[in-house]
Amino acid sequence: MFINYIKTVLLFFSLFSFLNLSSAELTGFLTSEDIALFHKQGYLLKPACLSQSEMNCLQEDITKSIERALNEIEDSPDLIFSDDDQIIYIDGSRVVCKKRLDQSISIARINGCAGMQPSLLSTLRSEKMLRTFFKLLGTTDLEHLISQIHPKLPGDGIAFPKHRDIDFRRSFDADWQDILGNGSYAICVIPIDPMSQENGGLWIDKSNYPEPCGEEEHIVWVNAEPGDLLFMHPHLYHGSGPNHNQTASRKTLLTGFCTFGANHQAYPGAYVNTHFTLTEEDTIEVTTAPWSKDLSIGPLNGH
Ligand SMILES: O=C(O)CCC(=O)C(=O)O
Repeated sequence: MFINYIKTVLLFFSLFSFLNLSSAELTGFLTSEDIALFHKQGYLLKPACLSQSEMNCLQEDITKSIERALNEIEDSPDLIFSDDDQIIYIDGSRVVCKKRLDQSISIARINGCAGMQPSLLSTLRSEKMLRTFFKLLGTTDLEHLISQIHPKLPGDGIAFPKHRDIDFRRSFDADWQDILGNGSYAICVIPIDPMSQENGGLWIDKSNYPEPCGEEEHIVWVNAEPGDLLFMHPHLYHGSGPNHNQTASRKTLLTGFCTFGANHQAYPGAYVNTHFTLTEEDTIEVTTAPWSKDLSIGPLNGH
């Protein structure tokens, strides 16, 4: 009887929680001017948002996750030698990789990466990050969709062809709806290593935003440093080249949110499809979206 009572209480707290606010965290990373510029040009690079010590922790945690993924791919009896993408799940995180007979292993991405490394949640959905996205998307209701590691190991050949994130959102969910008419989605790229054309950094097409209008491409490579944050609108054409550096990785961590109600599909990986609501009392409530396959809201570390 008592055990059942404890179980009920624990379930309640795992499904529904509140974040306590500390005054230092009441604002996000972006000013109103930054947000206006983001919507005007489709991206915004905000320098020096995360501290050196935060970046050191991220560097260590992400390096550990990648090393573990490489070892598990190497040892997995379920993966065959092939040029095709294959999937392996580690602690709920979905690792998209290639295991080729004559080449080293490559990892295109780790979806829902906090399963492997829950400490990443304190960056991916820190209170400051959540407040940034509430303001950026002009909503009090967010769904956390993307929490990914992109390793880009030295010479692994991984590149992302030109695309717009909105096309992925729509192909993933046929009922996707831009409910606020402002894209209703944005991604924040967190460079873990310095990022440039040479090591497979990102480029953006400054033309053809917000809609393709047949203009000649105007490609600009984004040079960014660890601690900077790159925000991208879902209508921005962008991509990245392969990492030509033979010794250094170009790791990034990605966190992406949509306005709640835009998406209606379960995303792969751990601790995704999480619903964050900014209340009238200026607290943040956390629940899981009804379509989530993972009923846990995940640890609230760092909140
Ligand atoms: O990590 C990269 O190199 C590119 C990522 C990207 O374009 C995306 O996730 O939409």
